[in-house]
Amino acid sequence: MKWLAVAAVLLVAAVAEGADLAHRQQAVNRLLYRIHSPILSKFPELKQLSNSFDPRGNAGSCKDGGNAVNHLMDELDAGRLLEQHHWFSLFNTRQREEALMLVDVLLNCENFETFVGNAAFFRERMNEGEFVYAIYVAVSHSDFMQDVVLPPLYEVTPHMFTNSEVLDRAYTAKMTQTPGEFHMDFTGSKKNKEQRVAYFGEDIGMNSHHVHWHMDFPFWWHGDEIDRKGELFFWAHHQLTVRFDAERLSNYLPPVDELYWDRPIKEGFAPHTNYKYGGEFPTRPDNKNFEDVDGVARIRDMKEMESRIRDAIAHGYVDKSDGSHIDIDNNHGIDVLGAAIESSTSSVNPSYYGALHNQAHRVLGAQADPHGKFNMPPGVMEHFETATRDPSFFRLHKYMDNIFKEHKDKLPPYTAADLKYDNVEITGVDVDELSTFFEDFKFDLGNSLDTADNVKHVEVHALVPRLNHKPFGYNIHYKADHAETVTVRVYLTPKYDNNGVRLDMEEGRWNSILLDTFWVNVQAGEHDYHRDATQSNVAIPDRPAFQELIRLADEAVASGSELVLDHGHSCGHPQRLLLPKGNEKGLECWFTVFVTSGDDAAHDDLHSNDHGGNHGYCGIHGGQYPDKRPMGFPFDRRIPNAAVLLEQPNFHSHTVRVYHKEE
Ligand SMILES: [Cu+2]
Repeated sequence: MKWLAVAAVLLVAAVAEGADLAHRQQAVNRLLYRIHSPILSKFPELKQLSNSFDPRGNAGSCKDGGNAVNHLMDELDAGRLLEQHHWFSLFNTRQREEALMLVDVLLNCENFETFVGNAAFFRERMNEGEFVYAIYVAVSHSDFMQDVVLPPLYEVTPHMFTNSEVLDRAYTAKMTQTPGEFHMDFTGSKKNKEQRVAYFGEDIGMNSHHVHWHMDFPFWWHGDEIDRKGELFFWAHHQLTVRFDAERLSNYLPPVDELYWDRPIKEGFAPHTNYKYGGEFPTRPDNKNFEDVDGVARIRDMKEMESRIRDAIAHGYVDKSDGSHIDIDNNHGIDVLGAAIESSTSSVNPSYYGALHNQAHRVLGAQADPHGKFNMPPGVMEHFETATRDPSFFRLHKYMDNIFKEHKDKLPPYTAADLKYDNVEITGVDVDELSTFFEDFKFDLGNSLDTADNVKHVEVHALVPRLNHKPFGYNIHYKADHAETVTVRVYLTPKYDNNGVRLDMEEGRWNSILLDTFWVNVQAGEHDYHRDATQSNVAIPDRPAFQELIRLADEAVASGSELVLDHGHSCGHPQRLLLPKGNEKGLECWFTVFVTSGDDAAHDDLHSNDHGGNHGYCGIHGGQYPDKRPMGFPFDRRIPNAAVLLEQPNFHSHTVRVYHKEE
């Protein structure tokens, strides 16, 4: 009797302990490990849990009383769920519904034990793609999983991030039990000019930023309202297109032209990528004319959505479904338009404004087989992981960006009073040498291979070239009247176009790259403030490798020590790509520092708390976007008279050059 009581106490302790970070991290690692194979018997507890956990029986531990879990179980019991070993696309309505059923189950779990029980159970019974998506979204949004670090997606589902040539060699390595590292080339050949910037569209860090952005701000989101989600949709994608154009500039390419529904899609794309299950990603030849896509949209529907949105911009208001109007000729308008164009569940009238962005992704993705004659799986445009590989991604986003600009450029320019901040004069800014280079990066392909308990493990890695920059920082010299918290925004703006024509501020402002936004306490008198590129609030460092996360969590669990991980956020532009690639002569850019009052801060701790250091493009989880001013301020409005900005002592801009050095 006494023994039993002791055992019970121990069990309770273990369960309570189960909530510590080491255990939660370990569980997430193991759930995602070798995702295309059943849970390996080297994880006996998890395997056991996947067999013994009773989702319906644990409905009492669900916040919704078990509605979500009973719904998913009904679908499972009726055999309606998508099979395993099948491709998954979030844009496929039924597949998304299934993935979201699991998200719903996981986000309704009252505690970690129920979360992991359900996860283990459904891992073995649901489609792997749906499962991975659900785990990533649920961990990103679940209160008790916030400190868990999600393994890099390129190591969980390598097929979505690397070429079929590399994976073929990995399969051979496994079959012959010969470890290997395989060099990944970017898609295409030198005959294709777009090849020069493929390093950007195919950068695995940028791809994972893009996926995570869409996981943090899902278009289907039904939970608590996310602050300025529509505006962030505009801003994050605007910055991607602007950055891509800057990369093109240093590679002697013109900026991306927008997409036109009634003209051929100029660039084709051969992805050289395979689904793990489902065959090859379809290839699209050059100069393909748009065709209606069966079951998705007709091209004239797309034009209709565009014209309704352009009408709203011209009118200065959008029509709600009840017939009333919302004025958009104000700071909030971009948020309304962003939601309508994507469209997200925040759209004020989806049946009228449609879903221009989401439908366009599907229409573009299906152009190789628009009528399903060849039973091709979805194209690269139909996955956030792979979309930016296709040059048409940037054409599409330039097209939408131009619609957003049409709205922004209709608003009145900022006045001197809007821009003024008397307290601080910037007397100079010293910027370290800016220089980029390519390096090789190694990542693990182990998860791409099938495995079983009796098959020996073989180390297989991909080696991928990627852009990086030399560490740099800058010194801001300032004179302040009195001590105060101030808002600082730092931009980099290319100075010339690809023909060498110098752009004035009005012509160039929309090409501005946000390098950082931060808050500091200035002191009265003359001082310097040093800022390092690594502190940037738009960029995040490399994610810890999957193997490293496994090692850290396993060691912490085994030794009973506390697991400390400080890589909270997966959304964020890669730190390596903070600067666009330079060139031999040095890509000339304006380096702009703009200081305004600390009143622009939406939180009062921003000078001491960077809230994860990724808020520039990704906001603050569960909170307000930190900068109250419109995203892109002060370059988001027309500047008919540059002097209005240049005369402000709190505005400073000077020329810098970004060099590129090959080893
Ligand atoms: Cu996107």
